[in-house]
Amino acid sequence: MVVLGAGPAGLVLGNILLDRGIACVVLERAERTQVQARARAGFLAAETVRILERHGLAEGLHKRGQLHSTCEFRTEDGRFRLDYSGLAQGERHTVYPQQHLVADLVTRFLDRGGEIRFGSEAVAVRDADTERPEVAVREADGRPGLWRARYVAGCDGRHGAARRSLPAGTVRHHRDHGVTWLGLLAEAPPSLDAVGYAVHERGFAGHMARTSEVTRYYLQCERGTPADAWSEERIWDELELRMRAREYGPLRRGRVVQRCVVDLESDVLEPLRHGALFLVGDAAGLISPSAAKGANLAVLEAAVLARALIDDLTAQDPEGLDAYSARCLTHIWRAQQFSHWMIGLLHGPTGTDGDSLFHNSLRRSRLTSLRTSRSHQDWFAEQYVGV
Ligand code: RFL
Repeated sequence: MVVLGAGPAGLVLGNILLDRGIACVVLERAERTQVQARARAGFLAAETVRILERHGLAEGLHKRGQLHSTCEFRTEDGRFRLDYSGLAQGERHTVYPQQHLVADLVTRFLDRGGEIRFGSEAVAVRDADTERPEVAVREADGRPGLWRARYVAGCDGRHGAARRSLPAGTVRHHRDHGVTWLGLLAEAPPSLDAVGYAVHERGFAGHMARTSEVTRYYLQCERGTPADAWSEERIWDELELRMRAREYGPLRRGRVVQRCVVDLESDVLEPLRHGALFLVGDAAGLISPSAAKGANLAVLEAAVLARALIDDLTAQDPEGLDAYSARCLTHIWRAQQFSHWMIGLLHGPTGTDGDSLFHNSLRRSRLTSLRTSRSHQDWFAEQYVGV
Protein backbone atom coordinates (compact mmCIF):
# COMPACT_ATOMS: atom_id res chain seq x y z
CA MET A 1 0.00 0.00 0.00
CA VAL A 2 1.32 3.44 -0.89
CA VAL A 3 -0.09 6.45 0.96
CA LEU A 4 0.53 9.89 -0.50
CA GLY A 5 0.75 12.64 2.14
CA ALA A 6 1.44 12.70 5.88
CA GLY A 7 -1.46 14.92 6.94
CA PRO A 8 -4.27 13.76 9.24
CA ALA A 9 -5.80 11.58 6.49
CA GLY A 10 -2.62 9.76 5.44
CA LEU A 11 -1.35 9.26 8.97
CA VAL A 12 -4.61 7.92 10.40
CA LEU A 13 -4.90 5.54 7.46
CA GLY A 14 -1.27 4.47 7.74
CA ASN A 15 -1.50 3.86 11.49
CA ILE A 16 -4.65 1.75 11.25
CA LEU A 17 -3.24 -0.36 8.41
CA LEU A 18 0.10 -0.84 10.15
CA ASP A 19 -1.69 -2.02 13.29
CA ARG A 20 -3.34 -4.73 11.23
CA GLY A 21 -0.03 -5.81 9.75
CA ILE A 22 -0.65 -4.32 6.30
CA ALA A 23 2.60 -3.03 4.84
CA CYS A 24 2.41 0.58 3.76
CA VAL A 25 4.77 3.40 3.02
CA VAL A 26 3.85 7.08 3.35
CA LEU A 27 5.37 9.45 0.81
CA GLU A 28 5.49 13.05 2.07
CA ARG A 29 6.72 16.01 0.06
CA ALA A 30 7.65 18.16 3.08
CA GLU A 31 10.16 17.62 5.85
CA ARG A 32 9.06 16.27 9.22
CA THR A 33 9.59 19.61 10.99
CA GLN A 34 7.37 21.38 8.45
CA VAL A 35 4.60 18.80 8.67
CA GLN A 36 4.57 19.02 12.45
CA ALA A 37 4.50 22.83 12.48
CA ARG A 38 1.49 23.48 10.20
CA ALA A 39 -1.10 25.18 12.39
CA ARG A 40 -4.52 24.74 10.84
CA ALA A 41 -7.50 23.02 12.42
CA GLY A 42 -8.17 22.67 16.11
CA PHE A 43 -11.72 21.47 16.65
CA LEU A 44 -12.12 17.71 16.70
CA ALA A 45 -15.67 16.40 16.72
CA ALA A 46 -16.70 13.73 19.23
CA GLU A 47 -16.92 11.09 16.48
CA THR A 48 -13.39 11.97 15.31
CA VAL A 49 -12.14 11.48 18.86
CA ARG A 50 -13.95 8.12 19.07
CA ILE A 51 -12.29 6.96 15.85
CA LEU A 52 -8.87 8.00 17.14
CA GLU A 53 -9.54 6.32 20.51
CA ARG A 54 -10.64 3.09 18.86
CA HIS A 55 -7.26 2.87 17.16
CA GLY A 56 -5.15 3.96 20.11
CA LEU A 57 -4.38 7.35 18.56
CA ALA A 58 -5.99 9.64 21.13
CA GLU A 59 -3.51 9.66 24.00
CA GLY A 60 -2.07 13.11 23.24
CA LEU A 61 -5.40 14.80 22.67
CA HIS A 62 -6.78 13.41 25.93
CA LYS A 63 -3.71 14.62 27.80
CA ARG A 64 -3.41 18.08 26.30
CA GLY A 65 -6.69 18.80 24.51
CA GLN A 66 -9.53 20.79 26.04
CA LEU A 67 -13.20 19.99 25.88
CA HIS A 68 -15.40 22.61 24.27
CA SER A 69 -19.15 23.00 24.21
CA THR A 70 -20.33 26.56 23.60
CA CYS A 71 -20.45 29.12 20.85
CA GLU A 72 -21.41 32.75 20.99
CA PHE A 73 -22.85 34.94 18.26
CA ARG A 74 -22.43 38.72 18.37
CA THR A 75 -24.59 40.66 15.97
CA GLU A 76 -26.29 43.99 15.44
CA ASP A 77 -29.17 42.57 17.48
CA GLY A 78 -27.10 41.70 20.56
CA ARG A 79 -25.34 38.50 21.54
CA PHE A 80 -26.48 35.00 22.35
CA ARG A 81 -24.83 31.77 23.35
CA LEU A 82 -25.61 28.22 22.34
CA ASP A 83 -24.59 25.37 24.58
CA TYR A 84 -24.37 23.07 21.57
CA SER A 85 -23.15 20.19 23.66
CA GLY A 86 -26.20 20.35 25.92
CA LEU A 87 -28.39 20.44 22.82
CA ALA A 88 -26.57 17.52 21.17
CA GLN A 89 -26.75 14.88 23.91
CA GLY A 90 -23.46 15.91 25.47
CA GLU A 91 -21.37 15.59 22.29
CA ARG A 92 -18.43 17.99 22.56
CA HIS A 93 -15.45 19.15 20.56
CA THR A 94 -11.94 18.51 21.75
CA VAL A 95 -9.72 21.46 21.00
CA TYR A 96 -6.33 20.11 19.99
CA PRO A 97 -4.16 21.88 17.41
CA GLN A 98 -3.83 19.92 14.18
CA GLN A 99 -0.01 20.12 14.25
CA HIS A 100 0.01 18.39 17.64
CA LEU A 101 -2.25 15.63 16.34
CA VAL A 102 -0.03 15.21 13.28
CA ALA A 103 3.09 15.06 15.49
CA ASP A 104 1.44 12.35 17.64
CA LEU A 105 0.46 10.34 14.57
CA VAL A 106 3.94 10.60 13.02
CA THR A 107 5.59 9.46 16.25
CA ARG A 108 3.26 6.52 16.69
CA PHE A 109 3.64 5.39 13.09
CA LEU A 110 7.45 5.52 13.25
CA ASP A 111 7.58 3.92 16.71
CA ARG A 112 5.66 0.96 15.35
CA GLY A 113 8.11 0.48 12.51
CA GLY A 114 6.25 2.39 9.78
CA GLU A 115 8.14 4.16 7.00
CA ILE A 116 7.51 7.79 6.10
CA ARG A 117 9.64 9.10 3.24
CA PHE A 118 9.87 12.79 4.12
CA GLY A 119 11.04 14.98 1.26
CA SER A 120 9.70 12.50 -1.29
CA GLU A 121 7.22 14.15 -3.65
CA ALA A 122 4.73 12.10 -5.62
CA VAL A 123 4.66 13.31 -9.19
CA ALA A 124 2.03 11.06 -10.75
CA VAL A 125 -0.03 7.95 -10.14
CA ARG A 126 -0.07 5.69 -13.17
CA ASP A 127 -1.92 2.51 -14.18
CA ALA A 128 -4.58 3.01 -11.51
CA ASP A 129 -6.91 0.88 -13.65
CA THR A 130 -4.64 -2.15 -13.16
CA GLU A 131 -3.81 -4.31 -10.15
CA ARG A 132 -0.27 -2.92 -10.11
CA PRO A 133 -0.54 0.88 -10.00
CA GLU A 134 2.67 2.86 -9.70
CA VAL A 135 3.62 6.15 -8.17
CA ALA A 136 6.38 8.20 -9.74
CA VAL A 137 8.25 10.30 -7.20
CA ARG A 138 10.94 12.91 -6.98
CA GLU A 139 13.18 12.06 -4.04
CA ALA A 140 14.65 14.64 -1.67
CA ASP A 141 17.92 14.68 -3.64
CA GLY A 142 16.04 15.32 -6.89
CA ARG A 143 16.41 11.81 -8.27
CA PRO A 144 13.31 10.10 -9.73
CA GLY A 145 11.88 7.03 -8.01
CA LEU A 146 9.04 4.58 -8.49
CA TRP A 147 6.75 2.75 -6.05
CA ARG A 148 4.37 -0.07 -6.89
CA ALA A 149 1.60 -1.42 -4.72
CA ARG A 150 -1.80 -3.07 -4.90
CA TYR A 151 -3.54 0.18 -3.85
CA VAL A 152 -2.68 3.87 -3.63
CA ALA A 153 -4.34 6.29 -1.20
CA GLY A 154 -4.27 9.89 -2.36
CA CYS A 155 -4.11 11.81 0.95
CA ASP A 156 -1.96 14.58 -0.50
CA GLY A 157 -4.38 17.49 -0.29
CA ARG A 158 -5.86 19.74 -2.92
CA HIS A 159 -2.64 20.34 -4.89
CA GLY A 160 -1.35 16.79 -4.70
CA ALA A 161 -0.40 14.22 -7.32
CA ALA A 162 -3.56 12.13 -6.79
CA ARG A 163 -5.81 14.89 -8.07
CA ARG A 164 -3.52 15.52 -11.01
CA SER A 165 -3.63 11.84 -11.96
CA LEU A 166 -7.41 11.47 -12.23
CA PRO A 167 -8.86 10.23 -15.50
CA ALA A 168 -10.80 12.57 -17.74
CA GLY A 169 -14.45 12.54 -16.81
CA THR A 170 -13.94 12.89 -13.07
CA VAL A 171 -16.59 15.31 -11.91
CA ARG A 172 -15.53 18.29 -9.81
CA HIS A 173 -18.30 20.17 -8.02
CA HIS A 174 -16.87 23.57 -7.17
CA ARG A 175 -17.99 26.74 -5.45
CA ASP A 176 -16.13 29.94 -4.73
CA HIS A 177 -18.11 31.54 -1.91
CA GLY A 178 -16.74 34.97 -2.83
CA VAL A 179 -15.57 35.60 0.73
CA THR A 180 -11.99 35.96 1.96
CA TRP A 181 -10.68 35.60 5.51
CA LEU A 182 -7.44 36.71 7.01
CA GLY A 183 -6.52 33.78 9.25
CA LEU A 184 -4.46 34.79 12.28
CA LEU A 185 -2.76 32.93 15.05
CA ALA A 186 -2.06 35.06 18.10
CA GLU A 187 0.16 34.35 21.06
CA ALA A 188 -2.66 35.36 23.36
CA PRO A 189 -4.94 33.37 25.64
CA PRO A 190 -8.51 32.97 24.41
CA SER A 191 -10.70 35.97 25.21
CA LEU A 192 -13.91 33.99 25.63
CA ASP A 193 -14.74 30.49 26.81
CA ALA A 194 -16.67 29.95 23.59
CA VAL A 195 -16.16 30.01 19.85
CA GLY A 196 -17.00 33.60 18.94
CA TYR A 197 -18.77 34.49 15.68
CA ALA A 198 -19.17 38.21 15.13
CA VAL A 199 -21.37 39.46 12.33
CA HIS A 200 -20.67 43.11 11.65
CA GLU A 201 -21.35 45.63 8.89
CA ARG A 202 -17.55 45.82 8.38
CA GLY A 203 -17.41 42.06 7.91
CA PHE A 204 -17.15 38.84 9.86
CA ALA A 205 -14.73 38.24 12.75
CA GLY A 206 -14.14 34.89 14.47
CA HIS A 207 -12.48 33.76 17.68
CA MET A 208 -11.44 30.13 18.25
CA ALA A 209 -9.35 28.83 21.13
CA ARG A 210 -6.35 26.67 20.29
CA THR A 211 -4.44 26.33 23.58
CA SER A 212 -4.35 28.33 26.81
CA GLU A 213 -1.66 30.53 25.22
CA VAL A 214 -2.69 30.62 21.57
CA THR A 215 -5.89 31.77 19.87
CA ARG A 216 -6.99 31.68 16.26
CA TYR A 217 -8.82 34.71 14.90
CA TYR A 218 -10.39 35.32 11.52
CA LEU A 219 -11.16 38.66 9.92
CA GLN A 220 -13.10 38.94 6.70
CA CYS A 221 -11.16 41.08 4.24
CA GLU A 222 -11.29 42.17 0.62
CA ARG A 223 -10.39 39.49 -1.92
CA GLY A 224 -6.75 39.93 -2.95
CA THR A 225 -5.62 41.43 0.37
CA PRO A 226 -1.99 40.39 1.01
CA ALA A 227 -1.52 38.55 4.33
CA ASP A 228 0.85 41.24 5.64
CA ALA A 229 -1.29 44.20 4.58
CA TRP A 230 -2.62 44.98 8.05
CA SER A 231 -0.49 46.11 10.97
CA GLU A 232 -0.93 44.24 14.25
CA GLU A 233 -2.56 47.31 15.75
CA ARG A 234 -5.07 47.51 12.92
CA ILE A 235 -5.82 43.81 13.28
CA TRP A 236 -6.58 44.09 16.99
CA ASP A 237 -8.55 47.32 16.57
CA GLU A 238 -10.63 45.74 13.83
CA LEU A 239 -11.18 42.55 15.83
CA GLU A 240 -12.32 44.56 18.85
CA LEU A 241 -14.63 46.68 16.74
CA ARG A 242 -16.28 43.74 14.98
CA MET A 243 -16.47 41.65 18.14
CA ARG A 244 -18.01 44.64 19.90
CA ALA A 245 -15.42 44.65 22.65
CA ARG A 246 -16.78 47.92 24.02
CA GLU A 247 -20.04 46.24 24.93
CA TYR A 248 -18.83 42.73 25.72
CA GLY A 249 -15.30 43.18 27.04
CA PRO A 250 -11.83 43.67 25.56
CA LEU A 251 -9.84 41.01 23.76
CA ARG A 252 -6.62 39.70 25.25
CA ARG A 253 -4.06 40.96 22.79
CA GLY A 254 -0.79 39.30 21.91
CA ARG A 255 1.75 38.94 19.12
CA VAL A 256 0.34 37.73 15.79
CA VAL A 257 2.60 34.79 14.98
CA GLN A 258 1.01 33.47 11.81
CA ARG A 259 -1.12 34.93 9.04
CA CYS A 260 -2.72 33.37 6.01
CA VAL A 261 -5.32 34.46 3.50
CA VAL A 262 -8.14 31.99 2.94
CA ASP A 263 -10.49 32.38 -0.01
CA LEU A 264 -13.57 30.46 1.08
CA GLU A 265 -13.94 27.73 -1.51
CA SER A 266 -15.46 24.28 -1.59
CA ASP A 267 -15.10 21.42 -3.99
CA VAL A 268 -16.00 17.77 -4.11
CA LEU A 269 -14.64 15.23 -6.56
CA GLU A 270 -16.73 12.36 -7.73
CA PRO A 271 -16.16 9.45 -7.65
CA LEU A 272 -13.53 9.06 -4.91
CA ARG A 273 -12.23 5.82 -6.32
CA HIS A 274 -10.52 5.27 -9.66
CA GLY A 275 -9.56 1.61 -9.85
CA ALA A 276 -6.72 1.21 -7.37
CA LEU A 277 -6.52 4.90 -6.46
CA PHE A 278 -8.60 6.31 -3.60
CA LEU A 279 -9.02 9.98 -2.71
CA VAL A 280 -9.11 10.85 0.98
CA GLY A 281 -9.35 14.11 2.99
CA ASP A 282 -8.70 17.40 1.21
CA ALA A 283 -7.74 15.45 -1.92
CA ALA A 284 -11.33 14.17 -2.05
CA GLY A 285 -12.95 17.47 -1.29
CA LEU A 286 -12.13 20.87 0.00
CA ILE A 287 -14.40 22.48 2.54
CA SER A 288 -14.29 26.06 3.73
CA PRO A 289 -13.15 26.38 7.38
CA SER A 290 -16.43 28.11 8.35
CA ALA A 291 -17.75 25.03 10.18
CA ALA A 292 -14.44 23.36 11.12
CA LYS A 293 -15.12 20.14 9.25
CA GLY A 294 -12.04 19.54 7.06
CA ALA A 295 -9.78 17.66 9.46
CA ASN A 296 -12.76 15.75 10.83
CA LEU A 297 -13.78 14.54 7.39
CA ALA A 298 -10.17 13.57 6.69
CA VAL A 299 -10.05 11.32 9.76
CA LEU A 300 -13.47 9.82 9.09
CA GLU A 301 -12.69 9.00 5.45
CA ALA A 302 -9.32 7.52 6.40
CA ALA A 303 -11.04 5.22 8.90
CA VAL A 304 -13.68 4.15 6.36
CA LEU A 305 -10.99 3.39 3.78
CA ALA A 306 -8.80 1.56 6.30
CA ARG A 307 -11.69 -0.75 7.27
CA ALA A 308 -12.45 -1.46 3.62
CA LEU A 309 -8.80 -2.15 2.76
CA ILE A 310 -8.43 -4.50 5.72
CA ASP A 311 -11.54 -6.44 4.62
CA ASP A 312 -10.25 -6.64 1.06
CA LEU A 313 -6.63 -7.50 1.82
CA THR A 314 -7.18 -9.88 4.73
CA ALA A 315 -10.58 -11.44 3.95
CA GLN A 316 -10.87 -10.94 0.18
CA ASP A 317 -14.06 -8.97 0.76
CA PRO A 318 -14.19 -6.05 -1.69
CA GLU A 319 -17.62 -4.71 -0.63
CA GLY A 320 -16.20 -1.87 1.48
CA LEU A 321 -13.88 -0.68 -1.27
CA ASP A 322 -16.74 -0.75 -3.77
CA ALA A 323 -18.88 1.32 -1.41
CA TYR A 324 -16.11 3.71 -0.28
CA SER A 325 -16.92 6.54 -2.63
CA ALA A 326 -20.69 6.57 -2.03
CA ARG A 327 -20.28 6.21 1.74
CA CYS A 328 -17.86 9.09 2.05
CA LEU A 329 -19.76 11.33 -0.34
CA THR A 330 -22.80 11.13 1.94
CA HIS A 331 -20.72 12.49 4.84
CA ILE A 332 -18.96 15.03 2.66
CA TRP A 333 -22.18 16.53 1.28
CA ARG A 334 -23.71 16.70 4.72
CA ALA A 335 -20.72 18.69 5.94
CA GLN A 336 -20.73 20.83 2.79
CA GLN A 337 -24.35 21.80 3.20
CA PHE A 338 -23.78 22.89 6.81
CA SER A 339 -20.60 24.74 5.99
CA HIS A 340 -22.38 26.53 3.15
CA TRP A 341 -25.24 27.43 5.50
CA MET A 342 -22.73 28.83 8.03
CA ILE A 343 -21.16 31.03 5.36
CA GLY A 344 -24.59 32.48 4.59
CA LEU A 345 -25.23 33.01 8.30
CA LEU A 346 -21.98 34.84 8.95
CA HIS A 347 -21.50 37.04 5.89
CA GLY A 348 -23.62 39.56 4.12
CA PRO A 349 -23.04 41.72 1.07
CA THR A 350 -21.80 45.20 1.95
CA GLY A 351 -23.74 47.17 -0.70
CA THR A 352 -26.91 49.21 -0.17
CA ASP A 353 -28.68 48.09 -3.33
CA GLY A 354 -31.94 46.20 -3.05
CA ASP A 355 -30.35 42.78 -3.52
CA SER A 356 -27.78 43.37 -0.75
CA LEU A 357 -30.44 44.72 1.61
CA PHE A 358 -32.60 41.67 0.91
CA HIS A 359 -29.78 39.23 1.62
CA ASN A 360 -28.76 41.00 4.80
CA SER A 361 -32.30 40.94 6.12
CA LEU A 362 -32.51 37.22 5.36
CA ARG A 363 -29.27 36.65 7.26
CA ARG A 364 -30.56 38.64 10.20
CA SER A 365 -33.77 36.66 10.22
CA ARG A 366 -31.79 33.39 10.18
CA LEU A 367 -29.85 34.54 13.24
CA THR A 368 -33.07 35.51 14.99
CA SER A 369 -34.47 32.09 14.27
CA LEU A 370 -31.32 30.48 15.67
CA ARG A 371 -31.56 32.65 18.79
CA THR A 372 -35.21 31.94 19.44
CA SER A 373 -36.21 28.58 17.96
CA ARG A 374 -35.39 25.47 19.97
CA SER A 375 -35.81 23.16 16.99
CA HIS A 376 -33.48 25.35 14.92
CA GLN A 377 -30.92 25.20 17.76
CA ASP A 378 -31.23 21.40 17.94
CA TRP A 379 -30.56 21.16 14.22
CA PHE A 380 -27.59 23.52 14.50
CA ALA A 381 -26.06 21.63 17.42
CA GLU A 382 -26.35 18.27 15.68
CA GLN A 383 -24.70 19.59 12.52
CA TYR A 384 -22.09 21.65 14.34
CA VAL A 385 -20.62 18.98 16.56
CA GLY A 386 -21.19 15.99 14.28
CA VAL A 387 -19.31 14.70 11.24
P1 RFL B 1 -3.28 17.95 4.49
O1 RFL B 1 -3.31 18.25 5.94
O2 RFL B 1 -3.20 19.10 3.55
O3 RFL B 1 -2.07 16.96 4.24
C1 RFL B 1 -1.66 16.63 2.94
C2 RFL B 1 -0.19 16.26 3.01
O4 RFL B 1 0.23 15.86 1.70
C3 RFL B 1 1.50 16.44 1.43
N1 RFL B 1 1.63 16.51 -0.04
C4 RFL B 1 2.36 15.63 -0.76
N2 RFL B 1 3.10 14.58 -0.38
C5 RFL B 1 3.69 13.85 -1.36
N3 RFL B 1 3.59 14.16 -2.68
C6 RFL B 1 2.83 15.23 -3.09
N4 RFL B 1 2.74 15.51 -4.40
C7 RFL B 1 2.18 16.01 -2.10
N5 RFL B 1 1.38 17.10 -2.15
C8 RFL B 1 1.06 17.38 -0.89
C9 RFL B 1 1.45 17.77 2.12
O5 RFL B 1 2.75 18.28 2.39
C10 RFL B 1 0.68 17.42 3.40
O6 RFL B 1 1.55 17.05 4.44
O7 RFL B 1 -4.56 17.10 4.05
P2 RFL B 1 -5.45 16.04 4.84
O8 RFL B 1 -4.62 15.00 5.50
O9 RFL B 1 -6.50 15.64 3.88
O10 RFL B 1 -6.12 16.89 6.05
C11 RFL B 1 -7.03 17.92 5.76
C12 RFL B 1 -6.92 19.02 6.81
O11 RFL B 1 -5.57 19.41 6.94
C13 RFL B 1 -7.78 20.23 6.46
O12 RFL B 1 -9.04 19.83 5.99
C14 RFL B 1 -8.01 21.14 7.67
O13 RFL B 1 -6.80 21.73 8.09
C15 RFL B 1 -9.03 22.23 7.33
N6 RFL B 1 -9.16 23.21 8.41
C16 RFL B 1 -9.93 22.91 9.51
N7 RFL B 1 -10.54 21.71 9.62
C17 RFL B 1 -11.23 21.39 10.74
O14 RFL B 1 -11.78 20.27 10.84
N8 RFL B 1 -11.35 22.27 11.80
C18 RFL B 1 -10.76 23.51 11.76
O15 RFL B 1 -10.87 24.26 12.74
C19 RFL B 1 -10.01 23.87 10.58
N9 RFL B 1 -9.37 25.06 10.50
C20 RFL B 1 -8.49 24.43 8.32
C21 RFL B 1 -8.60 25.36 9.40
C22 RFL B 1 -7.72 24.77 7.21
C23 RFL B 1 -7.09 26.00 7.15
N10 RFL B 1 -6.36 26.34 5.99
C24 RFL B 1 -5.45 25.41 5.39
C25 RFL B 1 -7.05 27.14 5.03
C26 RFL B 1 -7.96 26.57 9.35
C27 RFL B 1 -7.19 26.90 8.23
C28 RFL B 1 -6.49 28.24 8.20
